Amino acid sequence: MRPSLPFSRWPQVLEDEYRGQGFWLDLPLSNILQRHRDNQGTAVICGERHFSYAELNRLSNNLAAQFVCRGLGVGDTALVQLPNIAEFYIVFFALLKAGIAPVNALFSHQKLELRAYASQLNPALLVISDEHPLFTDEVFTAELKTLAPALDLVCSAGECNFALHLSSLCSMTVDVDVDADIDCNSAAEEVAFFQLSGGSTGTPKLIPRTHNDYYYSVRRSAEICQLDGATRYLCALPAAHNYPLSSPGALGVFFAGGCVVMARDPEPLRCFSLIEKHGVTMTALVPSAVILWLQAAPGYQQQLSSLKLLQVGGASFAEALARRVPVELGCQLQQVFGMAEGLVNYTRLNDSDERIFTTQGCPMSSADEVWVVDPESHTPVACGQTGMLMTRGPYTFRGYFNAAEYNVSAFNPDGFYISGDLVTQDENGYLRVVGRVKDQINRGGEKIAAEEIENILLRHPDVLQAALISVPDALLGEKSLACIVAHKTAGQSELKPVALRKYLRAQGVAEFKLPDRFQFMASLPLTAVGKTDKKELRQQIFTTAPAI
Ligand code: J2J
Repeated sequence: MRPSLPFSRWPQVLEDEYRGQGFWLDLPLSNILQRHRDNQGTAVICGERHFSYAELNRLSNNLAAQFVCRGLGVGDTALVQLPNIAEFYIVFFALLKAGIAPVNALFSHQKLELRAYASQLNPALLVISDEHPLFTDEVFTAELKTLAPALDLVCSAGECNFALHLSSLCSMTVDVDVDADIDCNSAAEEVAFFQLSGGSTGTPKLIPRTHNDYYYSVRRSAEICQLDGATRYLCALPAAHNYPLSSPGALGVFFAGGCVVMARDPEPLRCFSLIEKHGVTMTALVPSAVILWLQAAPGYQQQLSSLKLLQVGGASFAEALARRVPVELGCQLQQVFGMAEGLVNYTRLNDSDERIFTTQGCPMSSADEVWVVDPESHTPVACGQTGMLMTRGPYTFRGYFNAAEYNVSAFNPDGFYISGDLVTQDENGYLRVVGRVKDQINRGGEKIAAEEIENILLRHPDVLQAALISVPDALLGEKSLACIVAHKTAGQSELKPVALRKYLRAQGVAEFKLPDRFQFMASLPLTAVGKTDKKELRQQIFTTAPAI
């Protein structure tokens, strides 16, 4: 048997405390589904397909058995990239049951991200969709195999001539009793899967999440949102993202025995008709999608009548918009401030309107330790003052995967994760997000690590210096602006935005990470230690002509 995956554990005293207080139950995440194995009620609706809990459990058992009989299990990892389809959950539970730890890439991810995950994890299994342009032929899969020598098995949702088909694997039963659950889970205190970090560094980082910590966050989220068997949740954000997966997301809904309705994306009119057709009671959106829903809603209120709760999170949500939600969409608003690294804050359903409209909620667990500190000295600031958020707790991770050096700066010596968010906290513990110190752009909830794009731009032969900064945007909250200093020798024709975007695409950069605007400059301002002075740069940008 292979050893379990390495990761940064909680100190024993804290593990004991989290168990003692009933936060960690030592159950595998697959228990979320298995506890409903006899439930004939609908768990997932995906287009015209309806899956009962019993069916979802059986299909994931079959698939898990296929993995197990091919020799995969604890210690193995998988790279999964699926759109918002029911197979996402079938695969997720099958991998958990087989003891294989997946990373679920976003469907918008391209070569750059997939290469990074493959080389960090060396997955034995790749699960893809024929709908993704990278997998219409075998070329990129072959490249991934060179990066991940363990990669042996490729499965695909949909037609694909170089992979095994998920649909046939799910319907095959191996020598096991069809009613028996496959139970090869990794231990509850071990890594269940890897979550994706929004990141602020050159390479995308992976967040190990254990069964114990993630299951607790799902249970507690389901409780706060008062989910039950009657909950019908529209999953319109990318299913793999931490927010629609666990806050309380699809896993919270499964835990409570409700139903998840899949939408391909948050496009308002398609979502409105799904809400009407399936009597959806709650959903989760990012602020930019709420703006589109508010614009589209007049005349459709009737279609939205079943919707009781709209969660908004992932990026800053203006108070003026928050106030419009109950009036124009006819449902209650819940603000959610979370992170794939752990900590999630919610406004509570019985909070006053004032709190719901003006704060991003308070930590979900009594065991969440939240400090608001001076970004330089890490000493706590006074209540109500702006500071940087640091946190530790029963579902906040203790280190990025295989990143010992970086972890030194991402945590304080007591194991508090340094989030890089600037917040204020009031006397009741409620937080407001007011900014960030991490070098990241939050483009409508999609996170872009500035350094990752800058490094690729710097590899362009005509680029001497590059800096990516955010600029305000009415719809997305922020867009990205690349400030470029060209080499003196550079031909003018090369350094056009269109050429640089083409270059970035060719390097495998996902569409949402391509700079929205470019500004060509004679030089970039530098700090005393020779780094780009982004504060000064913003000053210069916002007092000069608009970029192209
Ligand atoms: C301002 N900024 C916010 C908010 C997240 C639930 C909800 C969201 C995420 C998520 C998540 C914000 N207002 N309401 O994982 O479980 C910014 C902060 C934060 C970063 C985390 C969940 N809610 N943010 O967005 O890992 O900067 O998770 O640190 O993608 O998004 O991003 P991510």
